[in-house]
Parts: sequence; structure tokens; C-alpha cells
Amino acid sequence: MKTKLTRVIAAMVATSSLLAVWGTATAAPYVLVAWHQRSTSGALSSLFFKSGVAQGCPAAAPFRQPCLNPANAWVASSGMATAISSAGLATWDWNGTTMTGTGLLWAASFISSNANGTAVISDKVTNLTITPGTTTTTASTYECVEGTFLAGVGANGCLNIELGGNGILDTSVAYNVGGSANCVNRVLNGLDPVNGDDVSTGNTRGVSNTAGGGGCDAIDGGFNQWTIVPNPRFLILANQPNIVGADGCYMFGRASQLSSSPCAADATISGASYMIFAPAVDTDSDGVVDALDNCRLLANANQADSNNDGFGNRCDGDLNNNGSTNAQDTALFRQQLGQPSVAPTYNAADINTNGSVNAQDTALFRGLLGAGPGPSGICNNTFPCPANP
Ligand SMILES: [Ca+2]
Ligand SMILES: [Ca+2]
Ligand SMILES: [Ca+2]
Ligand SMILES: [Ca+2]
Repeated sequence: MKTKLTRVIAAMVATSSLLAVWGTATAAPYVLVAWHQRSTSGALSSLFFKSGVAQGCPAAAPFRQPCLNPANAWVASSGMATAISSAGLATWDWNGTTMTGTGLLWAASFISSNANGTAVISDKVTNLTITPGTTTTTASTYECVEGTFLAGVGANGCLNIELGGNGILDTSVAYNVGGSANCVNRVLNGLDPVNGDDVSTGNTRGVSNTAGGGGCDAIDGGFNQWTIVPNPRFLILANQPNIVGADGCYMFGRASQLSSSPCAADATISGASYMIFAPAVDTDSDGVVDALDNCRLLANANQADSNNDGFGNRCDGDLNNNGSTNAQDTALFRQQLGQPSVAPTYNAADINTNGSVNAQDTALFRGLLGAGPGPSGICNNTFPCPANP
């Protein structure tokens, strides 16, 4: 009996090993959760492509990255708000060497790393593919689009291109700087009756830069040459090794979007860009990938976290925040029975965040007794939630 069991276990181990090897050799699905970019002038800028509850974003401020405030998404005349809501159509696969994007990626950029700010520029690209080892970035198509803000102040985020006063792309002008295969043609507005045709007076904004002097401008690319930044939760591709601020926090703009963040406001890093991908794994099937899910094993699509400690209400019965859920928390929970619970913040004792603290929550709270809060993906499954996981 023992021998047979040993054989079975050995077979299971062998099978799982095979699966592991097979898994590493096959592209794995990822989701793009953030794309940040800073201008060469040093002004902060960040790009976001998710908005609204349907994409897992909070319904109200503070808007944690990578979410933006839909009210500020874009000027309505360009159709940008609609475009962004569908910009998650691109799918991503990482095979350990190359991140292969398939489909449309359309993101809006905001002044400062603040998704509550004003959208100023957009990069629209299809089939973006990045290979960090060879520092190449290619795509099928690329467009640069400006918002009304830049026109209002006389600046040009698409770099020396006159988009005209109508804000609509209505003609095709091919720019392929230097003929490099790593630069991609783009479509720009022109033939504007008021402001005239497109005028390129400097380096145009292409899809990427090339290490070998292929002709794409080394600074002005909408995308960059990427290296991998080690991180326990994400696959981070960055164009500079130094993407951590003096306070040890990643320069991902968290401080300006999460009031309780211990991270200082982002310092200016000229020309720094990063793309952040998470494995497309959603263990509890609530629509939020594990790396961003504040209750990784319990479905909580709204991600409500009343005490803002990184652990969603659904898996956080630790009401006194000491790391364990016990009789002390039970006493606090009972005090909240029947008390108000209002969206989007809710009452911390409203475990199922349905707007009231009642017997349903009592049953759920009991299920949380005897364990710490979590596990929370955004806290890298540790307690307390690290400032910079
Ligand atoms: Ca999930
Ligand atoms: Ca969850
Ligand atoms: Ca919490
Ligand atoms: Ca406790």
C-alpha cells in the first residue's frame, strides 16, 4: 500500500514538473495595469486607460492607479472617453522574452501623475510588441492625438505637429523617421482650414527608439526601449533603472492618488517611462486580477476597503488593525450592527458591502475569525500592507 502510494505521489510530482516546464515555455496571458510616462521637460505625466466601475475602478475618488476620473477623461468632441472605455481590448502574452500585444491600446495622458487631472495627449497603438533583451518595440499602427488643453496653452504634446482646431484626425500623413523598422507610421490631422496642414519642425513622435541609430528619436518616442525591473507582483518594463524615489517608493504616482499612502509625492524624472503588467490570474473570479485584488481569495468586485488598509472589507474582520481577528474585533463588530453603511466607503463592519450591517455580515464575520486579514494581492499577501510592494 505504502509503495503504491509512493508511486502515485511520484507520478503526480513528475506530472506537475512537466506542467511547470511546459508552462514556462508557453506564453502566459497578462493584463496591462498601468503605463506611466514623463516628458523630457521633466513635467510629470501619466497615462491611464481604465475608467469606471465596469473596469474595476472605484466609483469615486480617490482613484487608485491605474484608474482615471471618467469626468476628466477627455474632451467629448474627440470621442476619447468612449475610446478609453474600450481600450482594454488589447491582449498580452509574455513568454519570458517578448511581450506580445494583440489589438488596440489607447491611453490618455494627464498632467502630473494624477488621474484626477486634465487629459492632454493620447497614444493610440495596435499590436504593440516589446522585447526587452534586444530593446526593440514595434507596432502595426501608431497615432498621436492631442486634447484641447494643449491647444489652449499653445503647447504641442505630439511634438511640432499641428493637429488643427477641429481635434479630429482627418488625413493620413506617414512619418517613419529614418526609415527604421522600429518606427511605425502614424496618422495625423491635417488640411485644417484655420490652422493649416500638419507641420513637423522637429523630431516626430514615433512608436519606439532604437539602440542602433535606426533613426527614431531617442527621446521623443511614444514608447521606449525597455528593461525588466524586478518586482514580486508585476512584470515592470521601464526605460530607466531608477524608478524608485528617495523614499523607496516606486514612482508610480500612488502618493497623489491615495491619501493614506506613506509615499512622498513623485519627484521629477525626465523622460522616464514604465509599463506595468500583471499575470492574468483571477483566483476568485471577481474580475480583479490577483496582483490587484485586495481580497485575493474572496469575490469582492467593488474592492471596498473602508479603513483603507489594503485589505478589502470582505476579508478584513480585523477591525482594530492589530493583525488578527478575535474577540476584540467581535466586540467592535457588534457595536456596528444596525449602524449606517454608505457607498462607496461603507462601514468597515459591512463585510458584504450591501449598505447595511446585519445578520449576513455576522455570518461572514464569524468566517473571518481566527485569521488575519487578507490575503491581499496589493499587499503582496503580507500584513501589514507594505508601503511599496
Ligand atoms: Ca480576483
Ligand atoms: Ca477578490
Ligand atoms: Ca480594510
Ligand atoms: Ca484585530
